[in-house]
Amino acid sequence: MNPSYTLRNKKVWVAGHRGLVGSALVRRLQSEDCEIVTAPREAVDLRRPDQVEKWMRDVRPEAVFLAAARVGGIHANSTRPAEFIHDNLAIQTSVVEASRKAGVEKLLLMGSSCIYPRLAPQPIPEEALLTGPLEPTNEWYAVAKIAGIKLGQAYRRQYGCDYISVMPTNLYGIGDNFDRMQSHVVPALILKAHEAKLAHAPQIEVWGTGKARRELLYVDDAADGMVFLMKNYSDEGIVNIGTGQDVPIADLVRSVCEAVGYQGAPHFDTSRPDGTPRKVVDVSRISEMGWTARTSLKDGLALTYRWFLENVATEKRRVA
Ligand code: GFB
Repeated sequence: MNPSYTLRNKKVWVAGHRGLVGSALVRRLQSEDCEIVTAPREAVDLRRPDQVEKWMRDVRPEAVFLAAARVGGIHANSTRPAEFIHDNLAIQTSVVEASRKAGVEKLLLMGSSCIYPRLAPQPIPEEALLTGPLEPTNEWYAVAKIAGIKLGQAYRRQYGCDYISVMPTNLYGIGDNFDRMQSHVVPALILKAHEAKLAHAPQIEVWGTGKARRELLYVDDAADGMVFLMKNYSDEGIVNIGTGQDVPIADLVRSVCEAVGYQGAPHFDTSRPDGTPRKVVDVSRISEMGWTARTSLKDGLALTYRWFLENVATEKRRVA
């Protein structure tokens, strides 16, 4: 299939437009000459094939970014395994099959770097997929996302559908979910540091040993990489998106505290899991195609904290 695809004058559906990635895709697609369409959550439950098929029949999108997913951090993944496996399988199967039936020209599926084996070589090349056991804290989510990759590949092989899969590393940024228990590490730490600053608390609680390493990609860079792949890539192989650099959680805590202006110390709660010891993806495939991430961790954290102050913190104040 021709790797080059234009979004110009196309009707482009961002599935999951209210989430972290979906809202970043909507922002990014505004600079493409395309019509962005979104499905109202009240009318379309993406887990329901009948509702998705009806909506697609009515709206007829030509390109689809599947950014809708049941997501959460290490605690959410390990305590709500049924929702994570069921909802992600259901969303993927209904959107993929409905896209085939509606004659969608191109579809991008989104996975995650947690699809790779727990002890994969670092940085993790795309070829590491299905070469070893998964990280137990998120294997339900990972299995669903691996099924999504395989679904896309099978539809490409059997039906000739132009479906591609991208594997972003850990994402953060504006529009994130800020919750002490359910969130990923960056929004959880921003919330904790902010509240500790207001309360003049001497310490914030950090889960795990602080030694686990994570690669963090600002969400607008992720959206930009996805649009780049939609326009320039068409193949069965998955493609990693990341910065290619990781940091120990202890260093991330320092950077978050700096961004927030909190001067207390971390208290490492080692009764909580570290999860995968290290997770940094090999970005050579997408780099060779001509794409690299642009936002430094420092800038990304500053942008995210500003958004948090203007949106989440003020909302909480209003509610209180
Ligand atoms: O972001 P996170 O929850 O996801 O945690 P994973 C990353 C690391 O930060 C872990 C540590 O080592 C956590 O122990 N951490 C420290 C914290 N303090 C906190 C905190 O207050 N909250 C959180 N959440 N973590 C997820 C997967 O794994 O990554 C998903 O569970 C998905 O399936 C996502 O793939 C990208 O990187 O461990």
